[in-house]
Amino acid sequence: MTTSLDRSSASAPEPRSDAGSRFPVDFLWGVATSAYQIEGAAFEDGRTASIWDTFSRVPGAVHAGDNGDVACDHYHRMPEDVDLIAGLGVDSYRFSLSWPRIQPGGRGAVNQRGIAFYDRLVDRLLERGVLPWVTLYHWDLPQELEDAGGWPARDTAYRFADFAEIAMNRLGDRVRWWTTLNEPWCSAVLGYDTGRHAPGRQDFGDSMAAVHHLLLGHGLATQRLREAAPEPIQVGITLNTTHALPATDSDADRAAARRADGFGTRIYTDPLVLGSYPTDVVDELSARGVHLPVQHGDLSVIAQPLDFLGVNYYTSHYFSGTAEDDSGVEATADGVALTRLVPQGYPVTAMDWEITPFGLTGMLTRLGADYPGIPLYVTENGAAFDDAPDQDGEVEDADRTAYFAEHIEAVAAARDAGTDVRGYFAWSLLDNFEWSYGYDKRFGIVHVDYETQKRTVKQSGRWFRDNIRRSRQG
Ligand code: IFM
Repeated sequence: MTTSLDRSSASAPEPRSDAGSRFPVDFLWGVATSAYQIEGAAFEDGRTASIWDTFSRVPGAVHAGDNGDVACDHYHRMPEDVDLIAGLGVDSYRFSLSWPRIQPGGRGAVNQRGIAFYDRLVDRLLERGVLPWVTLYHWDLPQELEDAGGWPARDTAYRFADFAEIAMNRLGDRVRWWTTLNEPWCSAVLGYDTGRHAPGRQDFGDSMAAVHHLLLGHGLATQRLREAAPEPIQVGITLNTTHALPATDSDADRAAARRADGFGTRIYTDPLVLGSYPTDVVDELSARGVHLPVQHGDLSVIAQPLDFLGVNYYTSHYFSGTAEDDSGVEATADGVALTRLVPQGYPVTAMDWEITPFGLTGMLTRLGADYPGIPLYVTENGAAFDDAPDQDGEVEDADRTAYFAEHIEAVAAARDAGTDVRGYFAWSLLDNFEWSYGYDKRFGIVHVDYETQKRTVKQSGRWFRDNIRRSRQG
């Protein structure tokens, strides 16, 4: 394993920011990954198929036919990867548990060999002084649960609560930070409406049922985590809230942005925090003949007190409410009728996502204002760029470094405005399996050579480490 940490910043000038020094010493700095994106060992030690194992084998579903069979081989390289994490000087490592590794098929007995991996991971992190931050669900639903109906089926929420209890029983003596779901919008909309993610279904009504059952699963799991916890814990959820802005000041565009905000943000945050679905969203759904499958008592289960809200932020979106014209702007396929995304001409990342750091300030301050009293953590932020080691073996990803500097500055600005943001996790520790983009898009602050599995800390990783040091100096 190469860690270019020690060869340090001497070679190339690195973008500087004093952003780090604008954070208190107890601000939590971390790096994040998820199980399917890095672990590999897809069928080892009793793990069974997840929906991503199945979906990635559907011709055309994933770029170049890639899958997570090997990924970053983290399952076998975990000890060295934890050393890498510790070398970055972070406080915390946010990772997810593979449900089909721990509970094959999604129900019934625990797979001891599978859960033992997370035991070892947690122990190793603690030995190296890194706080484990567990996400229970980062999209790898056991295939057998999908075969039984997936998230549109109510039973999946109860199975998820059982899984949460298993995880708590085994890891709760050492893990204090628990996130139930990562980005339920992606699971529901990309998984069951647009079909761009596993399981690849395309039914708007099903996707809205999935929204409700994911939220119900969150509420049930939160209850079970708290009941089973042997020590005080912090439980929350991570959302990729949509930072929706109107393309112009016209009434139509403002309405489109409001609608996108309803379906991208408030349909999650309102039930989670306020205990009700937003009426404008419910009205629009019923006008389209869709009804959220809410049963008596569900909303109070969903609205469990949150110890924190995780916010994943990558870009902002500008919406237009006018019908498609000949401007070449594509209609969105996000289940929100009559809404178009309008690019603004900002520089873009390799994902074609516009770089809009001000939107992170906007999103955080808005969430802080609309849902006061809940500490916020940026649980993911980062960028894909086409980078590769140079002739000296270094990855000088100045564009990613600048992205981090600007976005960390944007978090500082939200804090200056009085928003209670307590932590920031870079996405991602490693280049990894970027879902339907396969290995084509690299988000890591550590480069992975997939042929050799060699890790090389990029310039952005060194900058991130230095930024944390600056923040510790107060
Ligand atoms: O890689 C993903 C991650 O799994 C969830 N949030 C967005 C990242 C970048 O697309």
